[in-house]
Amino acid sequence: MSELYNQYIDGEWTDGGASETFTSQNPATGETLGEFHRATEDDAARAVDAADEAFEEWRALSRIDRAEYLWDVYHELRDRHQELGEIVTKECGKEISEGKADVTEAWHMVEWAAGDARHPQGDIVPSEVPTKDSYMRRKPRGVVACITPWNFPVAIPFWHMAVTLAQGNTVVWKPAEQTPLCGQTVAEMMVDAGIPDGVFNLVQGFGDAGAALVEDDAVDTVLFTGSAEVGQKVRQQVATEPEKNVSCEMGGKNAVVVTENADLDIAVHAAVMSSFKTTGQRCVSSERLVVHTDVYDEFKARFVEVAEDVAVGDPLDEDTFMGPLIEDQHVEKVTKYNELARTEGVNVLVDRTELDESEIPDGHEEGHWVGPFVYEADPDEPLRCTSEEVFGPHVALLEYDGDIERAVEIHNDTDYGLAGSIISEEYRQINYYRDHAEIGLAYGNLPCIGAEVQLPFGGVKKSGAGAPHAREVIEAVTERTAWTLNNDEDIEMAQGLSADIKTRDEQ
Ligand code: UN1
Repeated sequence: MSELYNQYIDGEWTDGGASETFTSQNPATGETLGEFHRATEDDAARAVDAADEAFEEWRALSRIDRAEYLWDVYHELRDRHQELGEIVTKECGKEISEGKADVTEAWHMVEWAAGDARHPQGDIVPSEVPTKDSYMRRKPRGVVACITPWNFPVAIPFWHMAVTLAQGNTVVWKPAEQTPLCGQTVAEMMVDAGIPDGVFNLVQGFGDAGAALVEDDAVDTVLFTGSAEVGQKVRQQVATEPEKNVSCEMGGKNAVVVTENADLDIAVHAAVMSSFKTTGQRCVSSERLVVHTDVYDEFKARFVEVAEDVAVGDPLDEDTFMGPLIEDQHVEKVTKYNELARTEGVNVLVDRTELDESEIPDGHEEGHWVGPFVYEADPDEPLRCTSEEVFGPHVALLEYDGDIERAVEIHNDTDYGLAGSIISEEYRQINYYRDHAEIGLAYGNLPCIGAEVQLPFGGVKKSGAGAPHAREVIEAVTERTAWTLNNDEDIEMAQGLSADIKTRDEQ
């Protein structure tokens, strides 16, 4: 029987008020990985209270002392790389190089945040008045609620929490309900590092617990990475509370543009990586390939050939390219979109929605398997399958004729704006794309996945506001004060404003 895990609130592991539990399943095998108490709204409230209570002492430490706790976490992430990578792979189904890369990305972010603590902070600002000193200072905002998704179950929590903690805020974290074991493992690392009671809190639960955090008056900032649907609700809620901040990163309907000047080796490689890595379950995965008519037939033949053959299977096997989808409901969703594409009249080129039995490895019959689904569609038709995010290996080839302006027009014809890429050997086309593609993460001659932690990670349009990541998190979790000190014995004002006090006698 698997273990029964708790919440971590105010320095204690506690079952909280929960009467219900939920389990975590390995999406490749169906094996139960752990059972978890399901946090109630009261648990969320208690965690927020604990974080609020712990804030004054934590903010009083120097930034460098706070970062010391993070360095411990950094070393543990590195030392346990293989083991943690396997936990990620077992719980979220990404193949093992991706499971390990998730852990690497986590320690990169911890390194960034903890290293940043020793860097100069703020700006010295000139004054018109020579005796005045002005400079910018930052203050932590207080309690930060971090709500993170299952597809990067170790990295994204550290995108949110590493900077937040180093800057002097306290945290209540709700991991995705699909990856609570990763949540537990990360929380144990925080405990091992000796982070003071109440500074870091974990609530394991579902949307009700997340909503309770977002609505709690004592929460000062909400960091959210996840679906556009939920993110939109978070933003609406926070908009009603002027004292609360929010930074959200949501999904995309991302595209790779392949122009008539593309190197097709790069184009096919980049498109396969963008569409099928993580089984299409990255916010930055590409579900649209916008391909120039001059190279369309060759690109199509080569892309289809790989999509037919790409290895789907046991994610712990190093020869696997695509693991399973996260859960049964997601298989249903992806299958429905594949069927919808047919109903909408597209031309299906590859349909591996239901894998052949021979492809499913022994002992993995309960896995949530789907393979690539590739089709061609008319870029001018307003189809649901080419405009709604599927979050799976569901890819449309959209043929275009004309110049780069036309390609970018199709590229931007979506409500989303997260990531994208152009494949071209012509620098004018590349520059045009760079300047006009409506996205937060843009690439040239690369896949549209695989951002490094020191880049701001966030989108435009429906893909989010703010980037709950690296330097941008600092903006979301701190207040800036423009501080001015007078070093003279008299008061002198800028802008020629008189500082003389005139009395009635002088009138
Ligand atoms: C996500 O898309 O859900 O840029 C996160 C990347 C990774 C993070 C992806 N560094 O592909």
